[in-house]
Amino acid sequence: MSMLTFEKKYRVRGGTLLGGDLFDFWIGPFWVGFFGVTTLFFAGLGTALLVYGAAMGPTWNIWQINIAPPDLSYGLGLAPLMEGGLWQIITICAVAAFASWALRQVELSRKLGMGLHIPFAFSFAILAYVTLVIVRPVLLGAWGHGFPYGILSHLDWVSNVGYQFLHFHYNPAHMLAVTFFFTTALALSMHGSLILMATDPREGETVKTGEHENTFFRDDIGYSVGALGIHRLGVFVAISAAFWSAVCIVISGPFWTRGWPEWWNWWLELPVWY
Ligand code: 07D
Ligand code: U10
Repeated sequence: MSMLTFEKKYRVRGGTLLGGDLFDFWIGPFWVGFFGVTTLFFAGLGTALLVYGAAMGPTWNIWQINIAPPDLSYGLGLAPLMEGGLWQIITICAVAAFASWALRQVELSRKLGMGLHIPFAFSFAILAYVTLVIVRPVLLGAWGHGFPYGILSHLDWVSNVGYQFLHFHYNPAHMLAVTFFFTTALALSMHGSLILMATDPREGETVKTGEHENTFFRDDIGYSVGALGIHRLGVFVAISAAFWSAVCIVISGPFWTRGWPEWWNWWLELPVWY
């Protein structure tokens, strides 16, 4: 079935979580939906506020524009607009836009009668962001612990927070997160190349099948995880990357206040050495 015929067949009402038929229609290729409207609203407002903050600030240099969270002295209270209040409203807009997007994915999955894998996976990205700007600041008692919205400024924040713990590479959860990010890249590059080498042959060659794909990895590394398996593995390593990122930052401060290298003393203190 061609794409346009398929869409016509499945462009039917229903599957929505909220509002029934309200906004249950399409504009061009896009399904609108209640949460499509809320996404547009919050993303639009958040972006406008970022631009407003930039307009108030000292620079239009894209690298240097910075919308900072409130000073630590404001604790978990509201701050004046130009002293972190903007950051607070923008954060609310961002969380609302990301959550709306996830719910839009849920509605579309239901409409098409498919699993909830995509919204489930996307939720881990949202979790990582929410951990950075809400969970950890709340646990530490001040919004000022959130990261600033700016290209160079957020890099400075990462560096500063990293060195507060002497050497962030020693954070065990950071190790796991980094390893999962790298494994995700490895798995996707292997999968992408395998599919291309099988299905996009040179002129005159035939398209190959799953047997070729399996055999390549059997012969190369002694094991093939299979066509379904590689996708399960991909989702697992990608979700794990975001999950352990959230863990690595939420434990830094709220649950571990010394340098991360020191955490490894448990190894030196194992009774087996004495
Ligand atoms: C947070 C993204 C969520 C996204 C959402 C959607 C839009 C819309 C629109 C495109 C989780 C957004 C959508 C905006 C866009 C359109 C149209 C995903 C998120 C909801 N580190 N480190 C990480 C490495 C060091 C430090 C994570 C490597 C140093 C601190 C990752 C190295 C020190 C923090 C990572 C390295 C240090 C981190 C980031 C190497 C500094 C964090 C990825 C090679 C001196 C942060 C939750 C992430 C974290 C984090 C990797 C080095 C400090 C694992 C590879 C030694 C303080 N580091 N790091 O979180 O965990 O993805 O955040 O050296 O806070 Mg690190
Ligand atoms: C994908 C896919 C898809 C599938 C798939 C896959 C992508 C369409 C159809 C594939 C995916 C997977 C299989 C699963 C996912 C994998 C990962 C996420 C990556 C992580 C992978 C690992 C952790 C495994 C890594 C394993 C490796 C690298 C294998 C190590 C192998 C060896 C060390 C042996 C190498 C063999 C050689 C060199 C040839 C012959 C060797 C021997 C028989 C052994 C001994 C050799 C000798 C005695 C000779 C002397 C030595 C020499 C000459 C040099 C040796 C030097 C050394 C330093 C060792 O999209 O869907 O499904 O499946």
